[in-house]
Amino acid sequence: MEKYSLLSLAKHALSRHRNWTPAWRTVEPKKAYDVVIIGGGGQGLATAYYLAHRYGIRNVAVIEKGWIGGGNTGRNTTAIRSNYFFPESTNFFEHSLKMYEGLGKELNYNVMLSQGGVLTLAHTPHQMDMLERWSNSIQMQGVDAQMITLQGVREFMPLLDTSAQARFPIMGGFIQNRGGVARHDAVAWGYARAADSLGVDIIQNCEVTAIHRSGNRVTGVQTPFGVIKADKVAMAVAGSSSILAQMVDLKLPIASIALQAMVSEPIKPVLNGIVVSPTVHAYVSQSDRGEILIGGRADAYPSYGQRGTLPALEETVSATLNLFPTFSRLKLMRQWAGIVDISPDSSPILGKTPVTGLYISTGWGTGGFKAIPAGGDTLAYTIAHDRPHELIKPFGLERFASGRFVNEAAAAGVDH
Ligand code: FAD
Ligand code: PYC
Repeated sequence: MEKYSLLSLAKHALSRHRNWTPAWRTVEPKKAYDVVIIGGGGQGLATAYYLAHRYGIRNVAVIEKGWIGGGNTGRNTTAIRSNYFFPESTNFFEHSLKMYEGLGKELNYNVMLSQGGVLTLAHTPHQMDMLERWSNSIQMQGVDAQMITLQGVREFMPLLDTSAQARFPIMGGFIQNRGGVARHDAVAWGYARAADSLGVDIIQNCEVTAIHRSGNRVTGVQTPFGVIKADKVAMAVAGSSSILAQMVDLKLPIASIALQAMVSEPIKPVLNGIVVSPTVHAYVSQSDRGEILIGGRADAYPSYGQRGTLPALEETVSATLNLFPTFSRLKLMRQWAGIVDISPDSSPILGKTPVTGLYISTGWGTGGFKAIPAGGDTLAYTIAHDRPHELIKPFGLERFASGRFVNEAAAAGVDH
């Protein structure tokens, strides 16, 4: 690993990126691997890294149809928190948050984790009661969360309209102080570089067009480079999960829907942390570049149109202005969307599938960025041992047959 002195930083800054060491190798795929992972987003890359790092399974390929982190991992609003409702979820997401707290060191890559706090607002007495129940439940599971009064809201985020004249007057809220944001590209690149350094092949611009089977056992994948054989294949393809599952006649209980986000022109630092209002359907933070980062509800209907619809965009802007009337003077600079894979109980689907040797990571919906370390860690365990990691037993595909849902729709951050 190169050590950076001021002199070497200056040299790199002036070199116009010539002679920089690429962060991962460009390789031709081999004919066969022990494990093939479809999807070079955070979930796929983290799984590859932990397979190599924890279990010594290094003959692994990550196959990505576009570029690393070009899917939802590079499109999200980077909220990280563990304040879910049910113990199954809190245990899993708290494991992820703890892993995030050490991730920069683990990967030797600055993922720019900033734990400025995540504030969820209540606008009615009924919501205050609900948030109290929610934060009590989280506290009982040993996770930090506390109710705050209207005065506390004012102190945390002075720009919020906390007047009684607001369209939806704010009454208070609850806060997870360890929640925050991280740089999404850095998470993808950090895992990619670390996995590559352990021998994992990262193959970009390579779409998987079929998953091959012999009987009920996976044997490999079809790509533009031909067949790549593997006895174990994992799919971590977010909004494309149903398309990939169809290749092995597997029907997933997933709706694929566009979720949008947008940024304003950059301004001086005015927001600390993230604020979420499940009532008006908006969440707002400020990026390190100074842009106000805004997200809201998913589009109203399923679609693979990766740009989102105007009504959802307008509703999100209007919701944001309910919270922050002063932002009406800001210019909107960019808008984008990603296709999220929403499960019926708004919880992930993680683990084995009915096809032998095929593993799945999907159903992350609007919340799988925060789950990248734990998703990778637990799926790698599951692949290595061919049995589900304890933390993800509740999130198996079979729950949709048994009816043991983990319904986290209310805690998913924005509505599904
Ligand atoms: P992705 O990063 O989408 O990776 C999947 C990859 O699979 C893609 O790169 C794709 O190109 C590839 N692929 C698909 N088909 C094929 C194929 N046939 N062959 C090869 N490769 C293929 N989560 C949070 O925790 N906090 C947030 O604040 C948050 N905000 C969000 C805001 C928006 C606007 C969006 C869209 C999502 C948000 N999310 C958030 C959700 C989060 O981004 C995702 O859950 C997470 O990135 C999923 O990671 P992944 O690796 O599974 O998917
Ligand atoms: O999962 O916290 C979340 C989130 C916020 C916005 C989108 N997802």
